[in-house]
Amino acid sequence: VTGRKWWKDGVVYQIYPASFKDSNGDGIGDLNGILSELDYIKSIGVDTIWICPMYDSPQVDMGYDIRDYEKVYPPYGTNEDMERLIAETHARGMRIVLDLVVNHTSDQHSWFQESRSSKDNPKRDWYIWRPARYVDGKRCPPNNWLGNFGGSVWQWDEHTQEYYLHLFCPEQPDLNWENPVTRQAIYKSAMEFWLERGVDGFRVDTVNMYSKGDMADAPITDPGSEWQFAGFQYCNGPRMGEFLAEMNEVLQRYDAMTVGECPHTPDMARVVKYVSAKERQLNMVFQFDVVDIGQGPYKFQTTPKNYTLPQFKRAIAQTQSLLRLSADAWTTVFLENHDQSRSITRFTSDAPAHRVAGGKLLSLMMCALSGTLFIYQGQELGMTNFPESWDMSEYKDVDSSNYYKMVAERSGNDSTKLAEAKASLQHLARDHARVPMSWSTAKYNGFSPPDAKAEPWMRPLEDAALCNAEQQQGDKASVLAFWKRMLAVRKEWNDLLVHGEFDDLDEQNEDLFVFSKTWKGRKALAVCNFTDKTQSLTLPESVRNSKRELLVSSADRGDEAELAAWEGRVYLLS
Ligand code: TEU
Ligand code: CA
Repeated sequence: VTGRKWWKDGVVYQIYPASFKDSNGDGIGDLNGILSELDYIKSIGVDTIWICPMYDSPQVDMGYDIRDYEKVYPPYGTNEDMERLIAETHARGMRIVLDLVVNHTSDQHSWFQESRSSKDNPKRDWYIWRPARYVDGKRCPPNNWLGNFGGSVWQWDEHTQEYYLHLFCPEQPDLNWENPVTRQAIYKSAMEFWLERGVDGFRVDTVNMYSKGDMADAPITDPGSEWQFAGFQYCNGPRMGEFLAEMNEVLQRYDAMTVGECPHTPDMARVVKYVSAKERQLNMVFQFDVVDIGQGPYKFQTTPKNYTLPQFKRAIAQTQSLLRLSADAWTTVFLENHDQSRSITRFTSDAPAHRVAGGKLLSLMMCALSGTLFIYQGQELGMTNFPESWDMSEYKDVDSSNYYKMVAERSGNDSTKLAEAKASLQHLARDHARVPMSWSTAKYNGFSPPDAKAEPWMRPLEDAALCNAEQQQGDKASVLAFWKRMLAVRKEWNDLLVHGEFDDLDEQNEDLFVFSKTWKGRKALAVCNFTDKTQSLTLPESVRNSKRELLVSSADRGDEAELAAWEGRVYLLS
């Protein structure tokens, strides 16, 4: 088919620079580490790499607090290293996408330093400053909004006697998108600087938070707290379409692709607007319906697997429905990223007997879904969460430590509540995606050179013998080998699997996910056993009598009447 955009058929591999590969032994991953593994990445069968923030930053939120958009964080390398990485990626026929973090900067960015210096500084209005409100003579923030990492979204500034807004850490002040001068500075520094150096597009961080609406108090949903969930107010504000259309003019000059991160957006009509081509806003978005499943009001939830398979299937069906809701819309497929714990642990089973089967099942399911496919480093190996036995000091993420602190404060250090909090972090914390990649069974799992001067910044997993890139490259039965095979199947049946229309054929089934994909009269059928038991292959009536040809079984079986535990299959129907 002509005229299809490259990013629709592409498979994207996400890299977390701090944890991918450390080339110089300081315990921190770096750009030259990525460079040294480009051939490995290419061998998986992906077309594009997305690199999480590699910009200069004080690292309060792992680089999502940017001090200088135009400079690489020195421990990761230099701008020259980055230019070499772009060139070498292109030389291998792959594309490279960066993270665009322009809802906020670091408080160390020169723009904010100027903004906070005085009320009449020309950049005062580049951030969001408000006077205090007084309740019974007591100084209070302008509203009751709860921040994404806990606490108020407002930080008092002694020097100028006003509050500034920060939807994330206090060290991440929100930029004021209402100011057109600020917007132009953002486009120039954060976007054009790197587009000029050849990057092919952006993953756009918290893209739906630029327009904040009227900032009214949020309804009280947590009576025990001063601060209330306000995601539905600060996301998808009234000027979003206008801002994105303006930003899109810059992107179009470079034919750059975008995938926008859209938390707190259950309204499909809103999502359609973001990704419908004629609106010229974004190419595609990450919806949160699947990865938010089973989470509590503070995201972390004590009971693992706190959802049913029908709920999981409905969430997937919702993201797949975009292609139906609008002919010019596009969708994404992902289960992991640097903000999510590992998908095998969350959605299948990380028990040693089931880990490999679970990883293959999820690979098969994802490769049979429509939209642009995103894989996160280590997912192709079937890496899992780190174990319960690790103590709290191994959690490095501000999101995790703030949550644990909040539970400690609210419960008066109650040991049962703290144990529950730790159990929920073991299940859901972002830290699980951020441990060093397991390359081999060498020291530090091959992440750092054996003579490294420093320990890796996060503790490496201890079961590298069971799960590492070197060993899986030589093992036909590995999760990695299966990913390669599935990506090849996806390419071969591209129309059907990447563009086909999705139908859940058995929505209420608690054990099996059975869906079909249809493209111009052709049909594929996927059957996924989401239990650790054998299940009989009972197909819904609509496809029971079709002639079926087995394309692939994740358990390497034939068309048998029973599915093995965590087995998935794809058939062609006629
Ligand atoms: O995440 C934004 C976001 O809304 C969540 O996924 C966030 O991780 C969650 O609320 C925390 O519980 C993006 C980045 O992906 C994330 O790493 C950054 O921390 C965040 O923006 C701030 O830039
Ligand atoms: Ca390093």
